[in-house]
Amino acid sequence: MQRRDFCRGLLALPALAPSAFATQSYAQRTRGLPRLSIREVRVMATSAGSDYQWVFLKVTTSEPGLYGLGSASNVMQAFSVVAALEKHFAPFWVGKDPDRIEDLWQSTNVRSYWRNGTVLNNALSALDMALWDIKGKRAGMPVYDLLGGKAREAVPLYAHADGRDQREVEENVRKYMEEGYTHVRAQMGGYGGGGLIPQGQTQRPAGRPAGSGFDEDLYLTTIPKLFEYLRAQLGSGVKLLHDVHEHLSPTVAVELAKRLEPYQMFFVEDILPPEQIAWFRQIRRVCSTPMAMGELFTNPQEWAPLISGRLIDFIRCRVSQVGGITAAKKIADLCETFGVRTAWQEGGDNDPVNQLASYHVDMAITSFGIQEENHFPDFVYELLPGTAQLKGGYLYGNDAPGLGIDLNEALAAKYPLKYVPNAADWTTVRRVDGSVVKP
Ligand code: GCO
Ligand code: MG
Repeated sequence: MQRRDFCRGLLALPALAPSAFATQSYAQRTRGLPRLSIREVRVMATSAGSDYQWVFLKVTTSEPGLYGLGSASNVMQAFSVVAALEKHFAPFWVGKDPDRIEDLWQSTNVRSYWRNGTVLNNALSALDMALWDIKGKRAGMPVYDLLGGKAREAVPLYAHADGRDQREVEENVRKYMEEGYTHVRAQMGGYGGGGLIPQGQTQRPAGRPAGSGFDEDLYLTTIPKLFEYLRAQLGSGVKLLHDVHEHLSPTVAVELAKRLEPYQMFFVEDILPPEQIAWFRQIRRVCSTPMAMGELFTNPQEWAPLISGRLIDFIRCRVSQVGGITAAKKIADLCETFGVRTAWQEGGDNDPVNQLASYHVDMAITSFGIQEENHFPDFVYELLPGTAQLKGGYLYGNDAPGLGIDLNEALAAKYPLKYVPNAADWTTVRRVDGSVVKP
């Protein structure tokens, strides 16, 4: 065909009929309702009939029946989060346009002036999740669709196996493998376990508080032996992980990473505390053990240099500690550029709303690596209908619009938040001489 004929052919095409989707006005799309505004912001805190310290935020809008749910749970400072939400943030948010997620996120963040703190980030995260929930409900789409659509069918999880000795750890890893888990984190006696010397087995200075003493050199010997044993028993198929939970001083952390290299770790978690992240460069120099970091991160200046410097392999922040879905998606996109993967944190104290917020991000991103497993008793499925399901090592949300979860408020009211006096005691680990270890 001559070029001229081709052009003539084009001109003969009928003009494209404008589709209703492209031409409907805002008023038509919203059935004549005026622009939305936030009507009420309510905090609902509950123990969920257990020792949970869950704080939820319900954001209701000017459209009857349209609301969103967010998680602000912080097991260590639950009552501070409640006060911050009720006294400082709710009055600022009421009357605002819930469609403007980014603007509300930024204006809330700077409104605190001092930022990147845990309580502020919990509040920001709860608002952010609730606004994405609202947007999804209005669009009739699950949040992952608003983020770009499904990039996988479900979310692979890693499980957490513990045991008093090598044999028991092995048994518990096997149990998870039988359930279908391909990734299992192995600990021996809790965080720091393997390095804890029981009371009475060492000479202690007078006045040292009671309890076991952490010895990092002991840990440095015990943990590589545990993984040598597990590899010998389980073969190379299962993907093994370990959480150091920051207990080590930097030079010992570097040495541990090196000693674990032969055991083909999927990753080692939080080998350094946030204050010592510059030492990741040292770890990179001596070995290829993959590093996962970020459970305690709250500030972009903590994760950005590690990701852009390719100094870690997995970022594992808690979504409700960094600013919710908006923040997590930005972190995930940064990771994609630098070849780092995600592994959002989901400790046992976490709640189903935060779990689903993580799930929706996971479903839509390319930089996804793995997500930590967290499971709930049956009662929680009654309390929070729509809570994600775990099956064969995968997390399944539902395709309902928004986050796909609701809170049974009447039931939650029966189980208000309670003060658990010793809830944070486990974080204070001491060396034999009585000094405090980073938890
Ligand atoms: C993990 C974590 C948790 C945290 C806990 C803090 O699962 O990786 O380290 O167990 O310690 O969530 O509240
Ligand atoms: Mg951890």
